[in-house]
Amino acid sequence: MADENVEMWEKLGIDIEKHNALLNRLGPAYQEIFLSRENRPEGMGFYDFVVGDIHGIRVKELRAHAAKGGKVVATYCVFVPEEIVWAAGGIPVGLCAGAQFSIPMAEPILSRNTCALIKSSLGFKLGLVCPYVQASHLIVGETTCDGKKKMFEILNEYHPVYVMEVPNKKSERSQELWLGEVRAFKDVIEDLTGNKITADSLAEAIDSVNARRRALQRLYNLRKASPAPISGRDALLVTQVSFYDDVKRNTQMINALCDELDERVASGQGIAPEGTARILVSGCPQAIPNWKLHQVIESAGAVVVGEETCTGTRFFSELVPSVDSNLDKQIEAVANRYMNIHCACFTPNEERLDDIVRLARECKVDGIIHYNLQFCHTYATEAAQVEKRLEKEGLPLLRIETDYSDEDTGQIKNRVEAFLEMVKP
Ligand code: BJ8
Repeated sequence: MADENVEMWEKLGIDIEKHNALLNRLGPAYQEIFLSRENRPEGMGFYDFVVGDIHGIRVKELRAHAAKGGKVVATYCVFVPEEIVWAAGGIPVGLCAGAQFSIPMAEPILSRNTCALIKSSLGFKLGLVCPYVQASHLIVGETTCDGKKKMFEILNEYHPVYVMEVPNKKSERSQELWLGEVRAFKDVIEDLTGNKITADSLAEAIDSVNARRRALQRLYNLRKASPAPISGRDALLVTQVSFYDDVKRNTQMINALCDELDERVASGQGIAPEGTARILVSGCPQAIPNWKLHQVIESAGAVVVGEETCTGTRFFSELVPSVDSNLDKQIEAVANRYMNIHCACFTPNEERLDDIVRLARECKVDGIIHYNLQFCHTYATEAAQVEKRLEKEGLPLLRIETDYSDEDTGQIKNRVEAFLEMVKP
């Protein structure tokens, strides 16, 4: 571990001992889940490199930005419009909240019966183990679920937090409310950064974020090939890293990876032989370093070819349409794009069911695994509708409810293996 990293973490107020323990757990897990596997695309080398120094290189860039007076804005949800932050000269970073490690640090405050993502988020701040949290000037939360909404009040006692109100319905009145929220967010970010957003700066930000979305769409389209050219674990990692890497560099790296995958597809080279069971994962987000379900599915001999999640298609399937260089119109276009995210926080949310069916057909899957974080009531309840719809469509479904711990891994493995036995081609 580079001394300069340690010095930087100390300056950020990181608890070095606990942080060492966190990194010491991450290394062997990464080795087992990613590095030990053969036939990975060479383009994954970039991702191995950034994860190998996960709290170093990028944090250094954020610190350099802050040293010049720039601001860092941390987020937890794909509803927060990152274009607004980029357009004001800030840097948005999606916080991970996918580690079991930080959960005990939040449990003295939060009920044990709280979703792992919420506990992990608060634990990272309370335990002083995340340099991204520490390097951020503002954390932006949202009202997508009750647990997060109330957790942000507690988090606000330790770190500056601003909360956006996400409506629960997709009616015209809700769209108005959301447009008002996006406008208010613009004001907050302009105040924070001291920079006015202009039509030009917003147009540039929209272009950059759209380019990354297109690159991720390209990656997803390549995964539709049979045999699949890349494992689900690697593809998931690419999306997870996109949440905190620089948007332009990230776009380049995804496109370089896709160039390589184009060749694999053209020559029929797959990550697993043709005839391997193909699985779509749908449900709660899998924030880095949460690779548990993908690891189980792929170790059981299947390949994950898509994710209908916020660390999957919900993150990039919609672009912001180009509109005239008029700031008001652009803000409206941004707001509309984000209202089109089919999160289970909406009622009704028929569009998500349509998405799952469409993706299952497009990706030619043999089955769908619904991924639910324990105590996430919106996704757990919506799973009943997913089940009904998939039954009607003749698509096999397995529902998994879990957390970040390893306690139930063996049991999940048995259930996944039995499911694969049933659906394999
Ligand atoms: S847009 S899915 S990222 S809210 S924290 S709702 S798992 S109980 S994360 Fe999400 Fe935005 Fe929706 Fe996507 Fe459930 Fe846990 Fe709440 Fe969660």
